[in-house]
Amino acid sequence: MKKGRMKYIVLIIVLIIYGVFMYLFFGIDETRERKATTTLLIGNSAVWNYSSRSWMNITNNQTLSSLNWQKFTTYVNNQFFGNYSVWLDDKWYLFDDNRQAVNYQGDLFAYQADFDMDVLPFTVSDIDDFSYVNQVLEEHELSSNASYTLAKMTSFDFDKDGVLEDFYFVSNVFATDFFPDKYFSFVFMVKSGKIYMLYEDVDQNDGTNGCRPQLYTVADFDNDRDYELILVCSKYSVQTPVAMLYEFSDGEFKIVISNQ
Ligand SMILES: [Ca+2]
Ligand SMILES: [Ca+2]
Repeated sequence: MKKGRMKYIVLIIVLIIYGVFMYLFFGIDETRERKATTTLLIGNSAVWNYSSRSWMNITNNQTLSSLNWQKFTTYVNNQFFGNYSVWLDDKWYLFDDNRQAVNYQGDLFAYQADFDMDVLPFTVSDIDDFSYVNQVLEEHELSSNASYTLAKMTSFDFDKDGVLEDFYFVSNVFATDFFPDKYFSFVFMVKSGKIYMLYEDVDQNDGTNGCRPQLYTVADFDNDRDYELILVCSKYSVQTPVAMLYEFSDGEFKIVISNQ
Protein backbone atom coordinates (compact mmCIF):
# COMPACT_ATOMS: atom_id res chain seq x y z
CA MET A 1 0.00 0.00 0.00
CA LYS A 2 2.74 2.45 1.00
CA LYS A 3 4.83 1.42 -2.01
CA GLY A 4 1.89 2.05 -4.35
CA ARG A 5 1.35 5.58 -3.01
CA MET A 6 5.05 6.34 -3.38
CA LYS A 7 4.82 5.35 -7.04
CA TYR A 8 2.02 7.90 -7.63
CA ILE A 9 3.93 10.65 -5.85
CA VAL A 10 7.02 9.98 -7.97
CA LEU A 11 4.87 9.96 -11.11
CA ILE A 12 3.26 13.30 -10.19
CA ILE A 13 6.67 14.88 -9.45
CA VAL A 14 8.00 13.63 -12.80
CA LEU A 15 4.95 15.10 -14.57
CA ILE A 16 5.41 18.48 -12.83
CA ILE A 17 9.12 18.60 -13.77
CA TYR A 18 8.20 17.65 -17.35
CA GLY A 19 5.56 20.40 -17.45
CA VAL A 20 7.97 23.06 -16.15
CA PHE A 21 10.63 21.86 -18.62
CA MET A 22 8.22 22.04 -21.58
CA TYR A 23 7.06 25.52 -20.55
CA LEU A 24 10.61 26.85 -20.20
CA PHE A 25 11.80 25.49 -23.52
CA PHE A 26 8.71 25.86 -25.67
CA GLY A 27 6.22 28.09 -23.85
CA ILE A 28 8.55 31.08 -23.43
CA ASP A 29 9.88 30.60 -26.95
CA GLU A 30 6.39 30.88 -28.38
CA THR A 31 5.62 33.95 -26.26
CA ARG A 32 8.79 35.60 -27.61
CA GLU A 33 8.03 34.67 -31.20
CA ARG A 34 4.61 36.27 -31.01
CA LYS A 35 6.20 39.58 -30.04
CA ALA A 36 7.95 40.31 -33.28
CA THR A 37 6.21 43.09 -35.12
CA THR A 38 8.37 45.98 -36.20
CA THR A 39 8.72 48.85 -38.65
CA LEU A 40 12.23 49.91 -39.67
CA LEU A 41 13.32 53.18 -41.25
CA ILE A 42 16.60 52.73 -43.14
CA GLY A 43 17.57 56.36 -43.67
CA ASN A 44 16.24 57.52 -47.04
CA SER A 45 16.64 54.04 -48.54
CA ALA A 46 13.76 51.93 -47.29
CA VAL A 47 10.89 51.42 -44.88
CA TRP A 48 10.33 47.79 -43.94
CA ASN A 49 7.61 46.17 -41.92
CA TYR A 50 7.88 42.77 -40.25
CA SER A 51 4.81 40.98 -38.97
CA SER A 52 3.46 37.41 -38.98
CA ARG A 53 7.02 36.31 -39.75
CA SER A 54 7.24 38.06 -43.10
CA TRP A 55 8.94 41.21 -44.36
CA MET A 56 7.31 43.84 -46.53
CA ASN A 57 8.54 46.95 -48.34
CA ILE A 58 6.43 49.99 -47.53
CA THR A 59 6.38 52.29 -50.53
CA ASN A 60 2.76 53.44 -50.56
CA ASN A 61 2.70 57.21 -49.84
CA GLN A 62 -0.44 56.99 -47.72
CA THR A 63 1.07 54.26 -45.53
CA LEU A 64 4.32 56.20 -45.27
CA SER A 65 2.59 59.40 -44.20
CA SER A 66 0.59 57.43 -41.62
CA LEU A 67 3.95 57.05 -39.80
CA ASN A 68 4.19 60.83 -39.35
CA TRP A 69 4.22 61.90 -35.68
CA GLN A 70 4.64 58.29 -34.58
CA LYS A 71 7.34 57.65 -32.03
CA PHE A 72 10.44 55.67 -33.02
CA THR A 73 13.60 54.57 -31.27
CA THR A 74 16.39 56.20 -33.27
CA TYR A 75 20.08 55.53 -33.91
CA VAL A 76 22.43 57.84 -35.81
CA ASN A 77 25.69 56.42 -37.16
CA ASN A 78 25.00 53.29 -35.09
CA GLN A 79 24.76 55.09 -31.77
CA PHE A 80 21.54 55.36 -29.79
CA PHE A 81 20.10 58.83 -30.44
CA GLY A 82 16.78 58.91 -28.57
CA ASN A 83 13.03 58.32 -28.83
CA TYR A 84 11.52 60.82 -31.23
CA SER A 85 8.52 61.39 -33.44
CA VAL A 86 9.25 61.11 -37.15
CA TRP A 87 8.05 63.16 -40.07
CA LEU A 88 8.72 62.34 -43.72
CA ASP A 89 9.51 65.05 -46.24
CA ASP A 90 12.66 64.97 -48.42
CA LYS A 91 14.09 62.89 -45.55
CA TRP A 92 12.95 61.71 -42.11
CA TYR A 93 12.82 64.64 -39.68
CA LEU A 94 12.81 64.04 -35.92
CA PHE A 95 10.81 65.90 -33.27
CA ASP A 96 10.85 65.79 -29.48
CA ASP A 97 7.77 65.66 -27.22
CA ASN A 98 7.31 69.46 -27.54
CA ARG A 99 7.32 69.08 -31.34
CA GLN A 100 10.67 70.86 -31.54
CA ALA A 101 12.83 69.67 -34.45
CA VAL A 102 15.88 67.62 -33.44
CA ASN A 103 18.77 67.83 -35.89
CA TYR A 104 20.92 64.84 -36.72
CA GLN A 105 23.97 64.39 -38.94
CA GLY A 106 24.63 61.03 -40.54
CA ASP A 107 22.89 57.71 -41.11
CA LEU A 108 19.50 57.31 -39.45
CA PHE A 109 18.16 53.94 -38.37
CA ALA A 110 14.84 53.99 -36.54
CA TYR A 111 12.47 51.30 -35.35
CA GLN A 112 9.10 50.88 -33.77
CA ALA A 113 8.39 47.44 -32.30
CA ASP A 114 6.42 45.47 -29.74
CA PHE A 115 9.74 44.31 -28.25
CA ASP A 116 13.04 45.93 -27.21
CA MET A 117 15.35 45.47 -30.19
CA ASP A 118 18.90 44.32 -29.54
CA VAL A 119 20.93 46.73 -31.72
CA LEU A 120 24.67 46.06 -31.81
CA PRO A 121 26.94 49.13 -31.88
CA PHE A 122 30.07 48.90 -34.05
CA THR A 123 32.79 51.13 -35.48
CA VAL A 124 34.69 50.62 -38.73
CA SER A 125 38.46 51.01 -39.06
CA ASP A 126 41.15 50.68 -41.74
CA ILE A 127 42.20 47.18 -42.82
CA ASP A 128 45.58 46.27 -41.36
CA ASP A 129 45.95 42.84 -42.98
CA PHE A 130 44.87 42.46 -46.63
CA SER A 131 45.45 38.68 -46.90
CA TYR A 132 41.72 37.76 -46.98
CA VAL A 133 41.00 40.69 -49.33
CA ASN A 134 43.76 39.52 -51.67
CA GLN A 135 42.36 35.98 -51.55
CA VAL A 136 38.92 37.28 -52.65
CA LEU A 137 40.44 39.45 -55.40
CA GLU A 138 42.46 36.51 -56.75
CA GLU A 139 39.41 34.23 -56.68
CA HIS A 140 37.70 36.79 -58.96
CA GLU A 141 40.76 37.02 -61.25
CA LEU A 142 41.47 40.57 -60.10
CA SER A 143 44.95 41.84 -59.35
CA SER A 144 45.77 41.84 -55.64
CA ASN A 145 47.83 44.96 -56.37
CA ALA A 146 44.60 46.99 -56.40
CA SER A 147 43.83 50.60 -55.55
CA TYR A 148 40.74 51.18 -53.43
CA THR A 149 38.10 53.81 -52.90
CA LEU A 150 36.87 51.79 -49.90
CA ALA A 151 38.93 49.51 -47.63
CA LYS A 152 37.41 49.18 -44.17
CA MET A 153 36.68 46.48 -41.62
CA THR A 154 34.88 45.95 -38.35
CA SER A 155 34.72 43.13 -35.79
CA PHE A 156 31.91 41.96 -33.54
CA ASP A 157 30.48 38.73 -32.22
CA PHE A 158 27.80 38.21 -34.87
CA ASP A 159 26.84 34.64 -33.89
CA LYS A 160 27.17 35.22 -30.12
CA ASP A 161 29.67 32.39 -29.56
CA GLY A 162 32.10 34.61 -27.63
CA VAL A 163 34.55 35.00 -30.55
CA LEU A 164 34.62 38.09 -32.80
CA GLU A 165 33.94 37.77 -36.52
CA ASP A 166 35.69 40.16 -38.95
CA PHE A 167 33.70 41.96 -41.65
CA TYR A 168 35.51 43.47 -44.65
CA PHE A 169 34.27 46.16 -47.05
CA VAL A 170 36.38 46.81 -50.15
CA SER A 171 35.66 48.56 -53.43
CA ASN A 172 37.27 50.60 -56.20
CA VAL A 173 34.06 52.18 -57.56
CA PHE A 174 33.82 55.88 -58.51
CA ALA A 175 37.62 56.23 -58.64
CA THR A 176 38.82 59.66 -59.71
CA ASP A 177 42.63 59.48 -59.44
CA PHE A 178 42.95 56.05 -61.11
CA PHE A 179 40.89 54.22 -63.72
CA PRO A 180 40.60 50.43 -63.30
CA ASP A 181 39.36 48.26 -66.23
CA LYS A 182 37.04 46.47 -63.86
CA TYR A 183 35.28 47.76 -60.81
CA PHE A 184 34.67 45.55 -57.78
CA SER A 185 32.75 45.73 -54.50
CA PHE A 186 32.96 43.00 -51.87
CA VAL A 187 31.53 42.59 -48.40
CA PHE A 188 32.47 39.42 -46.57
CA MET A 189 32.76 37.93 -43.11
CA VAL A 190 35.74 35.90 -41.90
CA LYS A 191 35.09 33.31 -39.21
CA SER A 192 37.72 30.73 -38.19
CA GLY A 193 39.72 31.47 -41.36
CA LYS A 194 36.72 30.92 -43.66
CA ILE A 195 35.26 33.59 -45.96
CA TYR A 196 31.48 34.07 -46.08
CA MET A 197 30.38 36.41 -48.88
CA LEU A 198 27.57 38.90 -48.37
CA TYR A 199 27.96 41.13 -51.39
CA GLU A 200 30.05 40.69 -54.54
CA ASP A 201 29.87 42.75 -57.70
CA VAL A 202 32.48 42.84 -60.47
CA ASP A 203 32.02 44.37 -63.92
CA GLN A 204 33.58 46.59 -66.59
CA ASN A 205 34.26 50.01 -65.12
CA ASP A 206 32.92 53.18 -66.68
CA GLY A 207 33.77 55.33 -63.67
CA THR A 208 30.21 55.78 -62.43
CA ASN A 209 28.70 52.28 -62.36
CA GLY A 210 28.57 49.84 -59.46
CA CYS A 211 27.83 50.91 -55.90
CA ARG A 212 29.67 51.58 -52.68
CA PRO A 213 28.61 49.17 -49.92
CA GLN A 214 28.31 50.09 -46.26
CA LEU A 215 27.30 48.18 -43.15
CA TYR A 216 24.27 50.08 -41.92
CA THR A 217 22.79 48.31 -38.89
CA VAL A 218 23.40 45.07 -36.98
CA ALA A 219 20.47 43.98 -34.81
CA ASP A 220 18.07 41.19 -33.94
CA PHE A 221 15.33 42.71 -36.09
CA ASP A 222 12.87 39.80 -35.78
CA ASN A 223 13.44 39.05 -32.07
CA ASP A 224 14.54 35.43 -32.63
CA ARG A 225 17.78 36.02 -30.67
CA ASP A 226 20.00 35.82 -33.79
CA TYR A 227 21.51 38.97 -35.29
CA GLU A 228 20.73 40.02 -38.83
CA LEU A 229 22.43 42.90 -40.64
CA ILE A 230 21.56 45.61 -43.12
CA LEU A 231 23.87 46.62 -45.96
CA VAL A 232 23.29 49.80 -47.92
CA CYS A 233 24.97 50.26 -51.30
CA SER A 234 25.17 53.83 -52.64
CA LYS A 235 25.10 54.43 -56.37
CA TYR A 236 26.70 57.31 -58.23
CA SER A 237 24.38 60.34 -58.30
CA VAL A 238 21.32 58.15 -57.66
CA GLN A 239 19.15 59.33 -54.79
CA THR A 240 17.94 56.03 -53.34
CA PRO A 241 20.68 53.57 -52.35
CA VAL A 242 20.16 49.80 -52.46
CA ALA A 243 19.24 48.43 -49.02
CA MET A 244 19.43 44.73 -48.16
CA LEU A 245 18.65 42.86 -44.96
CA TYR A 246 20.71 39.67 -44.51
CA GLU A 247 20.29 36.70 -42.24
CA PHE A 248 22.85 33.96 -41.71
CA SER A 249 21.36 30.49 -42.03
CA ASP A 250 22.62 27.08 -43.15
CA GLY A 251 26.18 28.40 -43.29
CA GLU A 252 25.56 31.32 -45.63
CA PHE A 253 24.23 34.87 -45.82
CA LYS A 254 20.84 35.27 -47.48
CA ILE A 255 18.95 38.43 -48.42
CA VAL A 256 15.65 38.44 -46.54
CA ILE A 257 14.35 41.69 -48.00
CA SER A 258 15.68 44.40 -50.30
CA ASN A 259 14.25 47.68 -51.58
CA GLN A 260 15.03 46.62 -55.17
CA1 LIG B 1 31.27 34.87 -32.99
CA1 LIG C 1 16.97 37.81 -35.54
